[in-house]
Amino acid sequence: MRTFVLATANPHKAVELRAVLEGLGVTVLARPRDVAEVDETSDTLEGNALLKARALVEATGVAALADDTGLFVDALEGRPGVRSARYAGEGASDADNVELLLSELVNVHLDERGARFVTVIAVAYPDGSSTVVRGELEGVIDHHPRGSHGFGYDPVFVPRGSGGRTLAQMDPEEKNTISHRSRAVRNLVAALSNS
Ligand code: ITT
Repeated sequence: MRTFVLATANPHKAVELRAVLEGLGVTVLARPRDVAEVDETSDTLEGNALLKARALVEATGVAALADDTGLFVDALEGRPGVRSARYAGEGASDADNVELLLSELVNVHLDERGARFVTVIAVAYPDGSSTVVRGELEGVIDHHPRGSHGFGYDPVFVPRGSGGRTLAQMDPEEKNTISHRSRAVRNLVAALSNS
């Protein structure tokens, strides 16, 4: 049995990661409240996931799992990408970020609104080694937010093959079967069982 401490300070991400990891037999510890957040100074998802995981393994001595996620929109040359959390500025809310994204795409036809969520998961171990995996979900950005589940950009992201529903119109179990984050977790489990 593996035990990982979660680096995320985002409660929505923690709930999703816990559901998928525990379903795969991994024991999950919550991030201790007294550990400071790290600045995400890298310009790649991989770099930021490793920064977060390494800071936490140093603070706790327990193998630490961090994910970094970005939404990459074709018509915006990949923005918001690695800056997805701070797209509308430091401390921006999910609603602020979604509003800015929709305003940037206001004249873009649905055929040209392709996008993908990318999650990179890094696990850092006390011996200094690490494992890094990724998971992706293809879709399009809708013109208006729809649905009340999920978080972040879920209300405007329509996954390919979802029958036109946004991620926020899916219940958590359905999102967890297809999401970028759950795909990355499955890739992690595969990588760990090969190691
Ligand atoms: P931690 O760094 O503490 O883990 P964070 O909220 O900064 O939390 P990310 O940098 O990974 O997390 O997230 C980047 C942005 O993408 C942020 O605005 C999230 O709301 C959004 N996001 C992440 N996962 C998402 C998902 O599954 N669905 C919709 N939006 C998501």
